[in-house]
Formats: sequence, structure tokens, C-alpha cells
Amino acid sequence: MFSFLKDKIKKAVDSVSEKFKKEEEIPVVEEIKEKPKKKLKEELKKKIEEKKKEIQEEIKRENLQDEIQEKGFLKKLSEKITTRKISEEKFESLFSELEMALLENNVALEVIDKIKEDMKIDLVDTPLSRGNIEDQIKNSLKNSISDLFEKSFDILDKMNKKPYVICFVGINGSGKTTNLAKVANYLQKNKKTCIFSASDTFRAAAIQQLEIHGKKLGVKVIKHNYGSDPAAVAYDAIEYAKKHKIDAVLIDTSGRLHSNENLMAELKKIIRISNPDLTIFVGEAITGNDAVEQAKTFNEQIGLDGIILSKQDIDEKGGTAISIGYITKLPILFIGCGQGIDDLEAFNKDKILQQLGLE
Ligand SMILES: Nc1nc2c(ncn2[C@@H]2O[C@H](COP(=O)(O)OP(=O)(O)OP(=O)(O)O)[C@@H](O)[C@H]2O)c(=O)[nH]1
Ligand SMILES: [Mg+2]
Repeated sequence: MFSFLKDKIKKAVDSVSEKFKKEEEIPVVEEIKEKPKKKLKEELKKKIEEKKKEIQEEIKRENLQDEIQEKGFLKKLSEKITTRKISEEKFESLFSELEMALLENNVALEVIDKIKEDMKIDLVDTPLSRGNIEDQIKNSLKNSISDLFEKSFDILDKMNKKPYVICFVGINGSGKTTNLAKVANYLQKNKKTCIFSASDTFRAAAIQQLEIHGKKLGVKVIKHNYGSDPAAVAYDAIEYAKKHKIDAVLIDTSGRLHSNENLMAELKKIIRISNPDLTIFVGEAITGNDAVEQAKTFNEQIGLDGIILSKQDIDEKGGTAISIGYITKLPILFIGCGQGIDDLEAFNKDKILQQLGLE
């Protein structure tokens, strides 16, 4: 997971830092360089004296007399002299490498622009010290990426109504049915009872696939025949759940492209009839910007509450996870990380930053 992007980010940050270090030194206090050495010395001495006084007074106030350390202040000053600024022009050329790395790894353009703007604010025309330039660039990148994610939540905290209805939507083969079963497994582990609505009445063997999961988990499946109205199945499942006091109804829907008007109309009907408490878009991490665009359009058409990013285990790039929340303004609830029933991870921003080598 994320291995490509992690390597690329590291390379880009290292290379930017190297280039930056090699640049000719531009002292922060430029006018000082122009002045004769003697005058410069005098000015510095004066500044040191002034600062010393300031510090001493402060320490006196705080009653920390024994911590007066002239050395500390001098060190600070020398750091100041060896710090440098980076111009906007220079930043553009230094950023291009990182930009390429992000682009190659499926990070959306809009997101790259946002990262660039954030890093510009942090790094352009700001005194930067040579010693830890890598850390400063990394920190700036980390803060910017960290800002991209919408606040996630735990479904369990939202289940204040019985039955709690969850509908899974997305394009063909994105992992809806598998991840629906994983969510049921998660709910069961937390003592919640579930029922499945086999509302994919379209794809051959879709009902059987759901029944296999149901059997393994001990979850009842409400089904009609193939070709029947999927909204009617959802209605029946909810009625059954009400009658039997079941905690959650999980509705499996057939895969559809957001551009298919008939199938989107059918989905709107399922949503209208079942009135889900949570509509989850299941998108494949490996499809990059396509998944981001699909999520955006599904959200516009039917209204989504969250995202499960499936197949993260086979996505070495990682750009989708970084882009999808920012572009759709939706939280990622879970990451699908395998085909097994337990291969579902609650979304964790810090873990992603760690996997990107930024923590
Ligand atoms: N590696 C990996 N495979 C996954 C993951 N989630 C689902 N899959 C696999 O993706 C394939 C499609 O999964 P389904 O759950 O059937 O997808 P779907 O969206 O329900 O498909 P349709 O109903 O045909 O639209 C299956 O082989 C799953 O095992 C995941 O997180 N990681
Ligand atoms: Mg399915």
C-alpha cells in the first residue's frame, strides 16, 4: 500500500532539499551583507546585548535566574544568519518534481494545487534553516495532506435508530457486496444484528453471492426473483427488520455507471423507498481519479454519506485515498484491504501519513 507514492515523495523531498542546499546562500538580513564588517560586528553586538537584556529581564520575572545561558542565544543568532529564504520562482522549479510524483501516483490535480499553495505559504519567503530543510519540507507536506481528509466516524456511534438502514452503491465490480459482508461482520462483532436486502436483482448470481455471505455470517437474506424491483426488496427487508427488531438492514445494489440514466433512476427509487440512514459509496482505490469522479457524480445524483475505499491492498499508488475526501467532501469510513471478511480497516489518517513516510 502506498509504496510507490512513499518512495516518490521521499525522492522528491530529498532532491528538493539537496537542490536547495546547493543554492547560493541568500542571507535573510540582506542589507547586513552590504555593510562593512566592523559595522556589522557592532550591530550584531548591539543586538546581542539588547536581546540578552530582554532575556535576562524575562528570566528575572520568571525567577529562573540559573537558566541564563548566553550560549543558547548566540547559537540562535548564528542559526539566523545561516538561514535562507526561497523565492516563489525557485519554489516553482523545486516543486515540479514533487508535483510529478503526486501526479504519477493518481493524486488529483485539484489536490496537487492545494498542496502546492499550502507549501508555498509555509516555505516561500520564510527563513529556512539549512540543517533541517528536509524536515521542514516534509512537515509542510504532511500538514497539507493531513488537512485533506474529512472527519471520519464510526457507524456504531450513528446507530441511534432501529433498524438502521445502510445502502451500498458504486460501479460494477467495485467491491460493494464483499464490503457489505465485511461491514456486517464488523457490526456483528459489536453485538449488532443484521439482515441483507438482495437488491441486486440484475446481475447473474448476485443473489447467490449474497446468500453465501449470509450463510457464513448467519445473516438472513431477503430476496425476490431476478429482474424484480430492487426497491421492493429493500422495502420488504426493512419491514422484516422492524418486525424482528433487527439492528441493521444492509442493502446490496447492482453495479452501475453514473452515466447510465435508467440505472441511476432505479437507484434513486431504491433510495427514495428505503430512505437509508447511511448511503455508502464503494470505490476501488486502484482506479485513481476515476473513482474520485464516480464518487463525486454519485454524490451529486443520490447524496452520499461516506466512502469505503476498496482494494487498497492492491493499490501501490495511494493517490485515490488522498484525493477522494477532499474532492467529494465526504469521509472515508473504511479501507478495504483484501478479499477476506476481516479485511476491513477503520479509516485512520495517521496510518496513511505513516504509510507515506510522513509521520
Ligand atoms: N484485493 C481486494 N479485493 C477485493 C476487495 N474488495 C472486493 N474485492 C474483490 O473484488 C471482486 C468484486 O467484488 P464484489 O464485492 O463482487 O463487487 P461488487 O461491487 O459487488 O460487484 P457487482 O455486484 O458485480 O457490481 C471480488 O473478487 C472481491 O473479492 C478488497 O478490498 N481487496
Ligand atoms: Mg455485488
